[in-house]
Parts: sequence; C-alpha cells; structure tokens
Amino acid sequence: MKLYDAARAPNPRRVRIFLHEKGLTVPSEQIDLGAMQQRSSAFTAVNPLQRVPALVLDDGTVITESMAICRYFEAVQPDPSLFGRSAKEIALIEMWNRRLELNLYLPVSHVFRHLHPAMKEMEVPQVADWGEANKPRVQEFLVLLDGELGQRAFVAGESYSVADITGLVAIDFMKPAKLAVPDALSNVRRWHAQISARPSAAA
Ligand SMILES: N[C@@H](CCC(=O)N[C@@H](CS)C(=O)NCC(=O)O)C(=O)O
Repeated sequence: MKLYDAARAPNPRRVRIFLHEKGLTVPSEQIDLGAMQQRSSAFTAVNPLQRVPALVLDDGTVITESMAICRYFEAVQPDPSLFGRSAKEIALIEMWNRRLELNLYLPVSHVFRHLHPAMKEMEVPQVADWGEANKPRVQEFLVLLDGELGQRAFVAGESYSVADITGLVAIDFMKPAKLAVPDALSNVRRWHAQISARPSAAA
C-alpha cells in the first residue's frame, strides 16, 4: 500500500489527520506540488486528475478523493469511529462534512487559488473576481457555524468526527488565503483551539 501525499497541501492533510486519529501508519511518497510533480507522467498514470492524495492498494487499486480514502480506512479499522455508527450519527456527520466542504473549504480554496500569486501556474486561468466573490461566502458560513458550535462540542455532535477534520483543515487553510476568523465568533475560535490541540492536528 502507498499513500501519495503532499506535506503542505490541505486535502492530503485531512487523510493524515484521519490516519493519526485511527493510530494507523501507511507508507507514503511525497509529491512536490511546488515543482508540479502532480503533472508528471508517472503520477498522471496513478491519478489522471493530477491531484493528491491518492492511495494505491497492494492489488494495484487506486483510490483518490480524500473522503473515499478516509472511508476505506474507516472500514478497515472501525475504531475509533469517525464517520458515525448509528443511522442518525452517520447522516449528521455526512451532512456536516459536506456542508463544510461546500460552504467553507471550497470558497477558501477559491480565494487562495484565484488570488494568491503562488497559484498562478496551478490555477489557469486565475480569475481575481471569483476569488473576491468567495470572501463573503466564507464569512457568512462562519457566522452560521458559530451559532451551531454554541449548541454542542463538535461540529456534528458531542463526539469528534471527520467533519471536525474537514473544518480544522478549512480554517487553517484560511491563513495562506489571507482570511481570518473574526474575534466575535467565539464558538468557532474555542472549537478550533480545542481540535488544534489534539496530537493529530500536527499530522
Ligand atoms: N476532491 C479532491 C481534491 C484534491 C485536490 O484538489 N488536491 C490538491 C492539493 S490540496 C492538488 O492536488 N492540487 C494540485 C493541482 O491543483 O494541480 C480530494 O478531496 O481529495
């Protein structure tokens, strides 16, 4: 088995945090996104979409998409559960993970990819207006999230889940995107501090 990883990129970090929470270690190979190694013919043969992470199983099966990789490991090792156990837990974790991906992670990523000079080569064409258009979307969703986090300890309930991993990575991705969580959103700040203190956050 081999995990194609990229040390500073947010999606591979979701998988690394997930593996750490599960207590799993997987052999990995770094893909240097700065050097555009994801576009090499060797890596394109692994993932024609030229994105990391990618997991290659011992039988040669390739799994891409961070959440598909996490689901694979959840099935291989169910404890601790990060996608939920009861029908209600599973649905709520899925709902919050999707909400965080679509309404926080993606807008932050559009801001970063369309406005940061370092992304000029990777994001073609860079559309500055699209980057700017996503800034208020980030702030609007954070306000909603702050209200939700006033009612419970973690995004999807009283237990840490994969939705918290997506949330942590999305909030940390705001820094290179030159975005910040407003001081007034104290529930988001408390939750972020709490999940950042878990050893897995350093993965
Ligand atoms: N939907 C994919 C997205 C993967 C993705 O966009 N990965 C980024 C790094 S965070 C990447 O490989 N970017 C390279 C590029 O844009 O050329 C997932 O969830 O894993």
